[in-house]
Amino acid sequence: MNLASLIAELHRLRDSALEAIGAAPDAASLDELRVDYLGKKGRLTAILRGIGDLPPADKPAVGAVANEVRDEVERALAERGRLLRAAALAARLEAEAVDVTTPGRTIGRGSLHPIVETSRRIAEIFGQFGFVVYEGPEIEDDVTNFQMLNIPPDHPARDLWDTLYVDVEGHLLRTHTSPGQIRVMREAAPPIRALLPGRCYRYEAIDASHASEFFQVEGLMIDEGTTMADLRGLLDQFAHAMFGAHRPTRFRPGYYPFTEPSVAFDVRCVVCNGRGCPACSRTGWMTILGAGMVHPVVLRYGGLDPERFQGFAFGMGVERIANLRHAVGDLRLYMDNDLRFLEQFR
Ligand code: 2NM
Repeated sequence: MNLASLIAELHRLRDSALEAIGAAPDAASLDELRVDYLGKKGRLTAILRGIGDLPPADKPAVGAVANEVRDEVERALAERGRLLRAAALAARLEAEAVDVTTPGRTIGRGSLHPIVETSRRIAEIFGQFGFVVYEGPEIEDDVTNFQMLNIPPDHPARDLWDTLYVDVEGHLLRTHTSPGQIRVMREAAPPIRALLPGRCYRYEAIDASHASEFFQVEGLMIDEGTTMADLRGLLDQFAHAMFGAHRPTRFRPGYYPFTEPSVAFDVRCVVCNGRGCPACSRTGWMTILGAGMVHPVVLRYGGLDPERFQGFAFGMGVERIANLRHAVGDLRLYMDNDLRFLEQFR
């Protein structure tokens, strides 16, 4: 082979290589082309074998062209490789495109049960007057639930509480949170300002206003020289915070075995504002809680000297307060776990 035909062959090889590279569809075919043209057993090597037949003076010229061709083919391979990678990346970005402006899926957030929410609101209000939350057990003993609250066995006052007894001698489900107050008196020293929220149990015929499980919040304040005026002032603050700053309130005489004297605490009807309606039995007033001065016998059971310490206690049904806050008419709704009801308190 002579010099001219060898160079011509190198140029044909270059042209066919560049065309093939320009048409290569992917990285794998590029690799094949690289091996095919530039590899140890490749076409360029095959042509260069012909150099041996040339006169020595011609060899450098062929070497120079061969190097040029190799450089060109390598550049073309690199260039095509970059192009293919860029195209592949663009296709992948397109395929995996994420619209970061799409709003996220909302996580279903729960909400407080209206009874919990109301209990907490009550605790928050009394908390501003220094009352601290204390929780007693739901299973109580007869002595703490009744006897220490001045309700002896077989006393007719027991008829006020329809009790659920536990199958353990002398134990029952607490009928009020008051036994917790005995525990507070025994564990703490005056001045005492305690708030007792919690579930209570009574054996009831269930209807819109009676349940066998219900929630109470009771308060207890004991110090030297605590009077009913303190009770009245505190309850006014509570009623105004809960039901409106200008709502009139009143005390009526009441009866509880554990307080003396005892009162019912009324607010001006939150439905009719005193004009008289079915919600207030046309009296214009609604009773929201019971209260009184802690009976000396109860103080003594609590380990306190009634000659030195006086105190008051009050108790309210949380369902009743929640009913008034949210215009709910049936207590059973609180226990049904019906989301259509509960979701209204979000
Ligand atoms: C009420 C009404 C009146 C009360 C009394 C006591 C205790 F333990 F100190 F004597 N605790 N709670 C009380 C008083 C509860 O609920 C309607």
